Amino acid sequence: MITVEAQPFAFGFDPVSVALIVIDMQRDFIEPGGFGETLGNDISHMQRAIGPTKTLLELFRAAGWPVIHTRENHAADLGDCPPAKRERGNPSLRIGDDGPMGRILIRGEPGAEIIAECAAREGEIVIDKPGKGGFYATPLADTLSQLGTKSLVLAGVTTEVCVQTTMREANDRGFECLLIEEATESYFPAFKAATLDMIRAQGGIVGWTASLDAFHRAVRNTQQI
Ligand code: TIU
Repeated sequence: MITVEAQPFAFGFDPVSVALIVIDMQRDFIEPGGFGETLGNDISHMQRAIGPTKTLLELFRAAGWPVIHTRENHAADLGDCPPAKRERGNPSLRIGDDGPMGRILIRGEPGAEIIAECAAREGEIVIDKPGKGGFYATPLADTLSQLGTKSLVLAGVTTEVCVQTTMREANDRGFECLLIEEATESYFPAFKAATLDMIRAQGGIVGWTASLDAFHRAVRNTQQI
C-alpha cells in the first residue's frame, strides 16, 4: 500500500489497482477561440493546471501505472449532442460551428485534441465522452473493470464541471478517488476552492484531495522514482 497525505485524511492505495484519469485537457477548454472561451470564460486560469498535470502524467508513466485520458466531444453530425446542450445560452459560437481551431467540440477537429503537453502516449487509453461525466455513454466502466482498477487519481479541467461530475460518478461506482489539487482548474477560482471543499467534507463524501507534492513524496518513497 502507498499512503498519501491527503484531506480529509490519508489516502491509501494499492499500486496494482490504481489508475490516473486526466479529464478533458483539450485545446477547446484551454486555448483562445475554443469552446470554453465561446461561453464567455477567462481561459487564462487553465494555464495553471498544465505543468502539474504533465508532472502527474510523468509520475504514472515512470511507475508503469495505467493512464486514461478523456475528451469531451461530439460526432460530426451532432447525433450525440442533445439540442438542450447545443442551444443553451448565448455563446459566441455553438457546438459544431466553425471556429479558429475547426468545428467547436467536434471529434477529430484540432480544437478537440488534447494539448501537446498532456497528449496521450502510445498504450494510453483515450475515452471520448459526449457529456460532462466520464461514465455517461462511454466504455469507461468496462475499461476500469478490465484493468482491475479500485483507486482513481484525477486531474484535468474544469474542476466543478467535468472533473467533479466524473469523480461523483466514480465514487457512486465504488472507486476511491483522489483529486490532485494543482492538477485541476476552473474558470472560477471560487468554484475550484468550493469544489475541493465539498469533495472532502463530511468525511470525504466524494473522495480525497491532495497536493501534487504529497502525492509525489508518497510515490517516491515507495517506488524509488
Ligand atoms: N464549461 C466548463 O466549465 N466545462 C465544460 O464544459 N467541460 C469540462 O469541464 N470539460
